[in-house]
Amino acid sequence: MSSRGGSWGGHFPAALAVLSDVHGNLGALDAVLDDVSARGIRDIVHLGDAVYGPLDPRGTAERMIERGIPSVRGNEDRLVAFPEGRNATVDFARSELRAEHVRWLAELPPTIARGDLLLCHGTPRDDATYLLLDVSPSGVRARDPSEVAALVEGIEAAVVLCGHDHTPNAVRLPGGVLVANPGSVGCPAYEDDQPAPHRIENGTPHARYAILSLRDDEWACERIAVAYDWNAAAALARRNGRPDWSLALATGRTCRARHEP
Ligand SMILES: [Mn+2]
Repeated sequence: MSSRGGSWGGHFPAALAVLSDVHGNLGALDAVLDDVSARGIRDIVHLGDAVYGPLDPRGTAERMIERGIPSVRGNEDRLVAFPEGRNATVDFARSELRAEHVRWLAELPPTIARGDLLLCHGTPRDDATYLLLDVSPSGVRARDPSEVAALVEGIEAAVVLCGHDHTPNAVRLPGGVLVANPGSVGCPAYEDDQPAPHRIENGTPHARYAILSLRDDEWACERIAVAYDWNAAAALARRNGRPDWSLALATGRTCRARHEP
């Protein structure tokens, strides 16, 4: 990217494809990369959690490395990269990845500041906290712009790009800063129990990303949803022993029956 976009200091590309949370879904990643290419967009960034998941972590890492996509490290890829992380998904990813892929993950930065942009996974200071959504025992809600502003206070950027909650969204802060989340390329729905039990559901199985552009001094973020062979991804998740991922990949929803009163 440095050969084309430079530091983006005054030379921001005509459009930037913003990807996040591929989560080892190579089919979704390749469909997004094809869509980006068909639009003539050459500059791509990734906001973290490239490989964590029961699909194809190795193929995904190889594609990201081969394409030289600038990337921050997500909280779940941090678990894969460092020995203290342990769970079934981490163990699967480690068993699939070669040492060079784990090293690549370990060396990814938690944030990237480039030109007017700040790239992070969760918030600029915490890769495990949602920037645009608040989770409490009473549910998930969009944060007010003032809450988002407090989480990016002191950050020198016109645009803050974040991932992690897999929910396409954008907020313009009172001072004019744009905060945008492109959604997830490879995982359209999940349940988590931190910081309180909650469920994220895009409602359809599409791969999501965003296109950031600067026109007449205005930053704009366009949301894109790409169809791909999600049934193949769902079948792979099932073969790898993850019916929860399989359902989410095929439908963009989680299993409601377990949690509905
Ligand atoms: Mn994450």
